[in-house]
Amino acid sequence: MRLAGNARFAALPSLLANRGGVLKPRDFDPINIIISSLNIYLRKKEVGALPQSAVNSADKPLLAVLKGERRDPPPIWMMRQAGRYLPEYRALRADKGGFLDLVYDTDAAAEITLQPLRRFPELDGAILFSDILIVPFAIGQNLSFVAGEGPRLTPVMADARIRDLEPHMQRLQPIYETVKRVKAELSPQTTFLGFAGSPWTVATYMIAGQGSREQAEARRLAYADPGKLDAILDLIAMVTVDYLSGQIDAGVDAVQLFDSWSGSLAPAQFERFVIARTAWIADQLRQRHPDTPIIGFPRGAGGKLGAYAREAGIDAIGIDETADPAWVHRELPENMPVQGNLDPLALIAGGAELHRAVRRVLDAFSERPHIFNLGHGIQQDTPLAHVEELMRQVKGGE
Ligand code: 1CP
Repeated sequence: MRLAGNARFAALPSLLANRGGVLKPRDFDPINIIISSLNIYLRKKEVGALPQSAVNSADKPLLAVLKGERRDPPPIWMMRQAGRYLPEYRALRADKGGFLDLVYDTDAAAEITLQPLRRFPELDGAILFSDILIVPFAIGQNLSFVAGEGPRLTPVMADARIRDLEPHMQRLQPIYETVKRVKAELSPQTTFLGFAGSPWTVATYMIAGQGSREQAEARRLAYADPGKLDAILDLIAMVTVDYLSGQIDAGVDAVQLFDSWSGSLAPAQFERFVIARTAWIADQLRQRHPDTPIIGFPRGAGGKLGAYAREAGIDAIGIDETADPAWVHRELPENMPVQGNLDPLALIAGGAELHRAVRRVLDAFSERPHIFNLGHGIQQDTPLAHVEELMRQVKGGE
């Protein structure tokens, strides 16, 4: 059973209400249908017979798989594909200074989003260049990135009184500008992905004020004062719905919720702090954007993956490299699109090991909608030649 499908039906009355309770006849206008077939016909005449995928300029293989189609070869993108393993990223970063300066420079952020697609034309997806910590920044925490150390957020939320925060929602606006700029330059076959962190993962940074070992501060709060953690998560969830909705309005085709630290919670806490919040976000988003797929990425969920897939209201699920692909295929709801799950270290290793690891992933997911991806972000020391090898194998069927 797909919860996502039921949630879609649940959203229908509000959809109709938005349209004044009636479906407008324009939705079924035969003239629109004729115009689009005519366009396809003319394009065929202009350029001769095109491969099927190119005939329909609106065909986005990655988006089609997120909506439940199977494609062979599968579409591919890589988590953290815009970043430090690319020399062109490092050059721009050195030129512009700090990481946040890059995110808030719309031209630079759009350029970085597009960099991996220029280098690897096989990529089917572009992911917006931003960061999950923009949400706490908009909620009112100060955010900085310390060279060589990582993010710093103040005041630390475990001590702060939530009502003392001063939200700065305008801090999200430049990100929507980046989305519009990228959208204008993307090929129609490329799926544009927006993203945010899931409330739990974002809270681990807000509470510790930085990346933390085993997310100890947030997990302690989960026992010491679960009501306070609930309030922090609710706040993040509300802003996240607005933020993702803004990205969708600006032009992304689908969104991913990164729950990089979901694996650190005990099962009952996972239900409350991960699944329930994700389901709430998915439901709210679907009411506003019923056709935009949501990918959930509960990294480290392990044995809780099945519950997440069935209960979190997401359309597709990202799998990390620790899950056995064959087990995942058996465990997850039939036909739910799966994204993953090559070990980023296999990509660093390259050669025959990489080839075997890629084959295992392709074979395990050949019977269901599958998006090829890594199990986590591409690492900084990944050789570009190995990424090229990966693209050749996935797209060339070697
Ligand atoms: O150049 C630099 O020094 C900055 C490195 C960097 C980059 C390239 C950071 C700092 N963030 C990003 C971009 C980013 N972050 C993207 C953009 C798209 C892309 O690169 O393809 C995305 C999707 C993220 C998501 C993100 N940020 C996550 C979730 C995914 C994951 O990798 O688990 C997390 C946990 C963060 C926090 C973060 N941002 C940056 C760092 C160094 C960290 C980790 C901090 C820590 O835990 O110690």
